[in-house]
Amino acid sequence: MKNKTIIVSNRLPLQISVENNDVKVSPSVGGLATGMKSVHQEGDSLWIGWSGLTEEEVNPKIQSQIDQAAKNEKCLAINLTEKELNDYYYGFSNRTIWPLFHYFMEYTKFDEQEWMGYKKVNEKFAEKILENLEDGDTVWVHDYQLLLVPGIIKKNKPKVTIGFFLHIPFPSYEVFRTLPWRESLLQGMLGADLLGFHTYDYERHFLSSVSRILRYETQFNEITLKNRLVKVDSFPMGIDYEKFEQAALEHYEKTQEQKSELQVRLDQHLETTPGSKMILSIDRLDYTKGIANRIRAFEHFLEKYPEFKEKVRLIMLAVPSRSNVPQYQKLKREIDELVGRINGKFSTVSWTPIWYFFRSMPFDNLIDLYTSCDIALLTPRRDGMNLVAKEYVATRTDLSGVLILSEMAGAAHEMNEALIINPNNYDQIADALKQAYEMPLIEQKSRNRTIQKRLKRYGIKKWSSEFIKALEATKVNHISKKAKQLDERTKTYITEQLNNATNKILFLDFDGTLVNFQDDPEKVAPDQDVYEIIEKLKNKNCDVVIISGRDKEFLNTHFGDKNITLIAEHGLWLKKKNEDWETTENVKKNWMSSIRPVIESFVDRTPGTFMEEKNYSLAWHYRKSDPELGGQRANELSNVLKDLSSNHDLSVLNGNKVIEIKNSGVNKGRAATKQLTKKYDFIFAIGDDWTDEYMFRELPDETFTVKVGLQKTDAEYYVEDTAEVKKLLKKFTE
Ligand code: GDG
Repeated sequence: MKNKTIIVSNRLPLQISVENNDVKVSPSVGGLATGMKSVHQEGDSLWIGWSGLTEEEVNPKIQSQIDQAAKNEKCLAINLTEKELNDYYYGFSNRTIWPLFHYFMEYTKFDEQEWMGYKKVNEKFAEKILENLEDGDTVWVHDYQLLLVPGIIKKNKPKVTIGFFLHIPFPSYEVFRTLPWRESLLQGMLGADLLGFHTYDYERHFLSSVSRILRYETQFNEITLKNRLVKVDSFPMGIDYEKFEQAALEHYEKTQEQKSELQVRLDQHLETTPGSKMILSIDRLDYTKGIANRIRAFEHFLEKYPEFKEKVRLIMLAVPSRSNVPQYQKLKREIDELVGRINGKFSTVSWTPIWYFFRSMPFDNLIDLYTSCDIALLTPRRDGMNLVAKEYVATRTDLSGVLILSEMAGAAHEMNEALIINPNNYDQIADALKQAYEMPLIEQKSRNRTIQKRLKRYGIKKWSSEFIKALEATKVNHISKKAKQLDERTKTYITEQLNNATNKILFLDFDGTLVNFQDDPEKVAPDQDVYEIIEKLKNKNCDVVIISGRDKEFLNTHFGDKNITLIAEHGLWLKKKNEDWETTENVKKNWMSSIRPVIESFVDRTPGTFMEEKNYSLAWHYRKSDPELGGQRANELSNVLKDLSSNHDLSVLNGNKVIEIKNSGVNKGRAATKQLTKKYDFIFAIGDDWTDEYMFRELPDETFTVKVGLQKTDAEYYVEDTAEVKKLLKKFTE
C-alpha cells in the first residue's frame, strides 16, 4: 500500500452549503487550496478539516451527503458544535492567538474556557487524523487554529512524520511570553518534525521563544529535544502565478460585450476623467490589514497634494470576515464612518474619492480590479505574507503599475522593488502615492520585471514541493545519524562482553554524563547512585576512569578517596589509583596573559557569563546568560579565539555552553589512550560533549563508544540523557 499525505487545516478546501435540505459543494479558490492542489490532487492524499457547518445545522441525511461529496474530493469533513466553534474558532483562535500574533495585545483575550475549547477541538482533529493514519503516512498541519495537533499526533504515533506551517506571523518573545498557555502551545508545535514560517524573522522569533521558555537547545535552525530533532525553516508562500497571468491576458482579449458590469463602470470612470488613476485596496476586513490608516493616509495625501483631487480614486474592496467577533463589527463601523466622512469632505459633482465595496467578489472581478488600477496600496499593520500584493504584480502583464506595500507584510521581504512604507507614517504614504502617480512607465516596468521574475520562480507549487522535500529530508536525517540508539539487546550484549572479559576499563565523562548540568557548575556533585555504581564496578574488577574537563581540585573533592583513576582538564592532569596528581604534558602557559583580557571583555559584555581559570586552560561559561545573546557571543568568541590561537599551538573547544581554550595535544583521546597500559579486552567510553569526541575517535576500534544526547557524534551508540546512562551502568554492575 502506498503511503499517503494527510493535509489538515481548519477549513476544508470546499464551500459546503445547505439549501432546502440539499447539500451544495464547490471547490474553494483560496491560496492554500490552490497551493496544496499539487500535493492533494496529484498525490495520494486526504484532506481533513471543518466542513463550515455546525452539528446543529446537520441532520443524518445532510451528513451522509456531505460525507459523500467530501469523499469525492478526497476530503474528510469534521463538524463542530456551535459551542465548540465559539470557543475554539471565534474564541481562542481569533480573540487570543490572532490578535496576539499580530501584535494587537490590547485586543487579546485570555479566557480559560476558550482555551479548553481550543484544546478539545484540536484533540477532535487529532483523533480524526489518527483514525485515518497508517504507518509511513506523512501529516501536514496548517495554521494557528491547530497549534496543538502536531503534539497530540506525535505522542500517539511517535514514528509518523509531521510538518506544520504557520500562515501568520510568529511574534517576538516579549509578546508571546504574555500568553498563559505559552508552554503548551510551543510543545504542541514541537510535535512536528519540520516547522515552516513565511519569513526568517518569524522563524527567529519562534526559536527564541523555544529556547527562552522551554530552555531547549537550539542551533541554527534545529531544536534538540530529548529524543529527536525538530527542523525550523522559512518558506515564503508564493501564488499560482500562471493562473493570474493567464486570467489577465484573457481579460485584455475580452470584447465590449464580454466585459463585466464592474469593468464597464471602471472604464467609464477612466474615460470621463482622462489622466486620472485608480488606486486599489483589497483585503479581508481585518484590523491587522490597516484599512483605517490607509483611508486616513489617503485623506492626508489629498490635503498635502490637493492637485491630485479628481485625479485619483481609491477603489476599496473589503471582504467580510469573522463578523461574529466584536472587534470586527467595531472595525466595520469605523470604516463605514471614515469612508462617509472623507467622501463627504472631498466629493465634487463629478468625483467621489473612495469607491467602497463591502462584499466578496468573483475571481473575474478581482482580475478586473487588479488590471484596471495603476496603483495598489496595501498597508497592513501586520501581515504574515499578503498574497494580494503578489497577485497584483502578477496580473500586470504589460509591466505597468506601482505597488505600495507595508514593510510589516511578510511579502515586503521579497518585493524590495515595490515602494515600501511604514503603515503608520501617513506623510510617507502620501509621498509614496505622489511618487507612484508620477513614476515614469520605464521605471514601473523595470521594477515589476524584477518582482515578476521572482514570483514566477517561487510560485505556490514550488512552495509546497519545497516544504514536502524538506519534510521528507527530516526522515533521512534521523535514519542517517551514524550513532544507533542503544537498545535493550545491545545493552545486554555489551554487559555480556564485560562479564566475559578479564581486563576491563571504563572511561566515564562527568558533567552531562554522570550528572546533569546546573546553572552554577560549582553546585554540581555526584549523587549516591554514582558512588554506588563506581564501587560495584570496582568490585567487578573494572578499572574506572573519570575523565573530565574539570580541574583537579574539583575531581579531588568528589572522587579523591575513591581509589580510581582521575583525569582532569581534558588530560592535562592524571591521578592514578592511590597516587598523587601528576601533569602528563609539558605545556606552556605564557599564552594565557594575552588571551585572558579577550575573554574578560566577553564576560563584561555578556551578563550571566564568567571565566574559569584552570591550570592550563581558560574557559568561558555562558549557561546562565540570555540564550540568544549567549549563543551569538559564543560564536563570536570562538572565532576570535581561533584566530588568536593559530600562532600558539592552542585549540578552542566548543563544549556544552562553554568555550575553552587550551594547548593543542591535550585532549581526552590522547589521555585515554595513554591509560591502555595492559591488554584490555573490554574498553568502554561514554560522554556528552565535543571534547569526548576525541575519545570516540582515538580509542581502539573495539571500544564501545556511547554519546549522551542527540548531537552529531563519532560514537557508535547514543543514549538520551543521564538517567539512561545510570540505567546502563547499573546493568553493567548486575
Ligand atoms: C492569511 C495571512 C498570508 C480576497 N478577496 C477576494 C478574494 N481574495 C483572495 C485574494 C488572496 C486571498 O484571498 C487573501 O490572501 P492574503 O494573503 O492577502 O490574506 P489572508 O486572507 O489574511 O491570509 C496572510 C495568507 O494567509 C497565506 O499564508 O499571506 O498574511 O493573514 O488570494 O486573492 N478572492 C476572491 N474574491 C474576493 O473578494 N475570489
